[in-house]
Amino acid sequence: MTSCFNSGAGWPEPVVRVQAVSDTCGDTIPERYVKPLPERPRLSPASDVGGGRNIPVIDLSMPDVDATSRAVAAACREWGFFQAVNHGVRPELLRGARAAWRGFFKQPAEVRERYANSPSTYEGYGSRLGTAKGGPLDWGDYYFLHLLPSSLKNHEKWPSLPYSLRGTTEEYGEEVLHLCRRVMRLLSSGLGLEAGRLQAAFGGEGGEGACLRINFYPRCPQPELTLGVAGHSDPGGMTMLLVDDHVKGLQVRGPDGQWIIVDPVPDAFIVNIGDQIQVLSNAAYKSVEHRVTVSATEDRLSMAFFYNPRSDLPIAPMAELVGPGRPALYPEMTFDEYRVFIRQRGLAGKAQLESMQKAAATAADGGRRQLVHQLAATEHIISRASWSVSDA
Ligand SMILES: O=C(O)CCC(=O)C(=O)O
Repeated sequence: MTSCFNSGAGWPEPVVRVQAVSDTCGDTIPERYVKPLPERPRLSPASDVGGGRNIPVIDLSMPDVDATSRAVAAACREWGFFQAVNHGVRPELLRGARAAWRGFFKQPAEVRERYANSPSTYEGYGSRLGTAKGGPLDWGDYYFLHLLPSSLKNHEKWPSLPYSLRGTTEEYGEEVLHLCRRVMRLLSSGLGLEAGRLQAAFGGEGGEGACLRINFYPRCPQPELTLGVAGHSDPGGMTMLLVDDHVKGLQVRGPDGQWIIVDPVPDAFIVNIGDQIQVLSNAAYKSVEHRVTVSATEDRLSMAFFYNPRSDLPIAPMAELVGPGRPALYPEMTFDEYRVFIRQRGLAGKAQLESMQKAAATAADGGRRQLVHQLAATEHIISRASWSVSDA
């Protein structure tokens, strides 16, 4: 069993791999994975959850760029999510990347453990988010790595097995980066701004941040009691999610507050707005809560590409979107500062509020202090902070 544990590396208690739990727990999952009653998922057929609705599907190969931009903007205003089809990333690359990472999670435990992560950077193979001892756990393992800025990218921190993994991940990262830049232009035009405006607010092409988290959700004997990832919104800019081609799991909170099970289109990307674009767009685009359910019969793998602004740039509503009758809803804060706030918020219960008050008290200026108070008051911008640390 020792290969299932990583008790060093700064974690407050031994880290148990969910894969090992799944293999050994029989019919009953350990208490730590059981969610409180109101958080437990409904696992009825998709038609019973969210009335069979799905997030918008948008064809990115349409020749009419204005029409594409309007469709993207409408989806991101209403849902904060859409599925991008004909997006230009080769299907073979998508399948190759998924297969390579499945290959990693099927390696013997001692091979996987060579890459065990620590809470200082979260890079590598992990099984928990947040460092609160005894805190709730999600039913999933993951691998987290940096792609941009290139100073943070280090192939030595990526698995060397299977052999195709590093090359495929590199190529995948480059292509998804191009796609993100394209969607940024559509989002910017959709706000009535010059196409490069949003990208400039991120630090320009080459100035952005990007990282990848590969989630692996092992089979679970009691999927109705737990979640692969509890409800959260993404703290960064935008996420390009590649999901399993045959196992569903992603649920999105629809505009009416009901959970919708996403019915993935094969080889599509699920694109969602993160908190930073919500701030830059002065809440025109929504960073929406989502969560992941798990399956009793099948493992599931997903790849989340997080596209973020340069971490030391002040992020605030863009000036063009602020004016009489349209006040700035968020004061300025860098993504680095936001991550610090989120880490504090990762604590549980009352401690969260205390950490926010502390952040407010030590904030560098009145604007940031105001934001911290605002975040304390409104739940929608960060639904589950402990998750967010690994997106950063
Ligand atoms: O696995 C999924 O479908 C979604 C994962 C997710 O929400 C995330 O990685 O932030």
